Amino acid sequence: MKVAVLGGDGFCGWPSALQLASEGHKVTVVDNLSRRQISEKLSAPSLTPIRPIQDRIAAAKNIGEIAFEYCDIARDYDGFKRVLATVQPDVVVHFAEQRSAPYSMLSSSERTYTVDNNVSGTNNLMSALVDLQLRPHIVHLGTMGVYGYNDDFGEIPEGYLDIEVLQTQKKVTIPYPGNPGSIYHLTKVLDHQLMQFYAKNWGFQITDLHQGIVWGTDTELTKSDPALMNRFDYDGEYGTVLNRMISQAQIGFPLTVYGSGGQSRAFIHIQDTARCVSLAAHNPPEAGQPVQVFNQVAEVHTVSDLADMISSKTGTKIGYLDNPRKEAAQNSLRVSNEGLRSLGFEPIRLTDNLMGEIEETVGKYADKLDKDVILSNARW
Ligand code: NAD
Ligand code: USQ
Repeated sequence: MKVAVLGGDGFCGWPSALQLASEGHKVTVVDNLSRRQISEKLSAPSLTPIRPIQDRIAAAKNIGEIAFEYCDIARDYDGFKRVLATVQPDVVVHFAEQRSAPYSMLSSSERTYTVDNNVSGTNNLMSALVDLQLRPHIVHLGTMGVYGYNDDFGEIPEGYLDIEVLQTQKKVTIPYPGNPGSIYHLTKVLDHQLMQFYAKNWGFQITDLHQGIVWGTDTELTKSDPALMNRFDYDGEYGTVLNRMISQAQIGFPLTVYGSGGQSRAFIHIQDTARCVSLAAHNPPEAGQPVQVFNQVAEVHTVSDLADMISSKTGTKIGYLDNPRKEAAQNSLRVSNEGLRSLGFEPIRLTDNLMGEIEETVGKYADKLDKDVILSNARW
């Protein structure tokens, strides 16, 4: 297949692009390198010394067929359309969004940037495909946070809820109500609505992957050559909780648990992200169907469970902080991941061994860990 990977220079996109290329697909990475620029602006570069995109692409030739197109999919509609017309993709995997919740809540300019970038990028993709009369299978990276994190409706199903309407006693299936907790998460709710419309009106085949928090850094392929190394973020805005706490333990920084740590969240290892994206790419919904949703998650943990695990392993103290975010102090969360499992997904679980691998990677660059970027500047 010909696969366009939008946002393929990022943390999830790069290992997924390599995975697809290794399977024999002809991959084109499309990216505007904005993530690298934001890192510089925040003085928080990837801890791992990632190579320039040109070096990555050159090294990836040993894995498979992979090319790069520089393009801002949210702001350069004509350029993006030209790329899609040239590539003629069978599948478009869409990672190209501003993905940090705290970053999206920093101030008016980051709120506006996140909405413009994410929603326009998603709309431009489908709008250009309408103009070009192309209908590749679109695989969009969404997030578990579109559901909110509670079990008010029981186990979180995959995108849709079966309900009985009190007024009519009719049984109907509706898209699960959006309940985002940040401007970033809100953009994923808006993306989903846009995709439902394009599927209904123009017959697009779309899969939305509602992914949990990704942890880890390497996959088998990113490990195979230093030039293919994946990025690793631990700063207050872009680091995600488990990767952050593993990094903090390396330098004895008290583990930054927000509030009491009773927040339950869904997690997935980066290797599984790449595998699930490939599974999804190979399994489009029927044409004319609403958006297919898979919950791309392996397991659920509370923040305090993770902190306790790391603290008892490393002896690092836990530093409870006032929660800078507006979210439930504690919640229970049950999530179905039946869709991907039925396609063969066997989740990697968080084990001491795997945490050890990350500790080893972070340990190699421990002298580059900057205490000044650990705390988040966002409050909401
Ligand atoms: P990332 O920031 O590392 O990667 C995103 C990539 O998209 C970057 O390379 C960036 O330069 C590019 N990009 C952003 N806007 C663009 C634009 N307008 N035009 C072209 N390229 C653009 O983020 P990530 O962690 O790899 O996340 C990828 C996707 O997966 C995001 O959509 C995110 O919402 C979703 N996701 C991530 C996680 C996680 O824990 N990392 C969890 C759930 C969902
Ligand atoms: N948290 C801490 N301490 C920290 C950082 C976070 O206690 O140092 C807590 C947060 O308050 C939150 C939880 O840990 O309750 C998760 O926070 P996070 O920063 O790891 O993840 P989040 O902001 O939800 O966003 C990440 C990715 C985003 C993705 C989302 C998946 O950045 O792209 O969409 O995970 S999900 O959370 O399932 O919606």
